[in-house]
Amino acid sequence: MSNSPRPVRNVAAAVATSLLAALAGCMGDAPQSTLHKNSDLADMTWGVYMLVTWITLAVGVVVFALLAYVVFRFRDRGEEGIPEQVHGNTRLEIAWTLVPLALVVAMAIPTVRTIFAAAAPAPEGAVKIKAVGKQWWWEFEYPELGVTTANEVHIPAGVPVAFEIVSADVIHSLWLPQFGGKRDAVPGRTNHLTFTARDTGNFVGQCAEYCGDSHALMKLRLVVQEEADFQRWVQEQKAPAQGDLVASGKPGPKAFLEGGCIACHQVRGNPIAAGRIGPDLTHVASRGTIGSGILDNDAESMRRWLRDPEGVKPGSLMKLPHKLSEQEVETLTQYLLELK
Ligand code: HEC
Ligand SMILES: [Cu+2]
Repeated sequence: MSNSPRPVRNVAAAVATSLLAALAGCMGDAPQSTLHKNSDLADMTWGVYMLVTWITLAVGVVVFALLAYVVFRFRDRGEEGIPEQVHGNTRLEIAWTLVPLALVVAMAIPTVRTIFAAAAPAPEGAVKIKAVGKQWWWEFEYPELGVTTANEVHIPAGVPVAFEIVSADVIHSLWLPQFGGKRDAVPGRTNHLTFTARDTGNFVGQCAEYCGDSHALMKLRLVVQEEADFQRWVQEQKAPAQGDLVASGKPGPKAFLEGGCIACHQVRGNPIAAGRIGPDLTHVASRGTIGSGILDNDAESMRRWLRDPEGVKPGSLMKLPHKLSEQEVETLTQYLLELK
């Protein structure tokens, strides 16, 4: 190889790199791959994807075969003068207009049908979820179930869910790769996304529209549950936070008040903690992650987050009125982890 001329080596390197990149796409452990489809909508999208892939592959094979034929058949054989010139061929021209037209129509029909199906109004019995994109986290509200949560959206398997997607500030995009396409969250507009999930499990998502400093850290979790488990989750989320939070005089709620947390966070059951700027913390300990999917929800992450939100998440809009003392961090961590 080392003796090969330079262009050959360059081509070999390019081919090897592309092959590696292509193979990496086939890896099993790719939680954000759209190829691991898990909803009716993802199946429809897959159908369109495969149709387009096969048609374009066939077109590519035919075009390159013709090209190879022409290059070989009409190569320079050292003859004198210019070759015979040909002009115009009505049959050929009609064919190469009609065939591509037919192919484009064949791809357009299922594509348009899928686009409309994805944005269809909520079917009867669907679970309605309002998804609000905020810098840099997601709020999920279930208006008919009386539940508000953040960054971790639970849905039942086998039941249609209808997302209403809005934004509180700039343009975001809700993307659950294994369930359906990206859907923008545009200020002043409501977009819809409807699908029925198949298998239960934990899935990841990501904001897919650049929205500022911590865009890349604006992740989310989707938990698909059996219907009964989902109903149990709804009951738990609906309940107010545990304990008597106002009159208790306990150090946790007191630190939550004195730390200024109540200005931005809601803890239902504690009437003075009614802020709506940050995530609802009524059941924060029941969620798998904090900081919109970037830290596991445990004591160590909670301490890290409270010590320096902007250190964890650049630009974070959790602006604390004062830097918390280690004592406050500890008290608040214990308190927050009790909010199951
Ligand atoms: C100025 C408003 C504001 C104040 C004050 C504030 N927060 Fe926050 N908080 C936020 C915002 C906004 C987020 C979301 C940050 C993100 O993920 O980008 C957040 C996120 C959190 C989270 C992670 C929640 C989750 O589910 O991801 C916790 C826990 C939290 N705050 C606790 C507190 C505590 C405790 C205090 C008081 C010491 C406090 N916050 C004060 C705005 C605030
Ligand atoms: Cu975003």
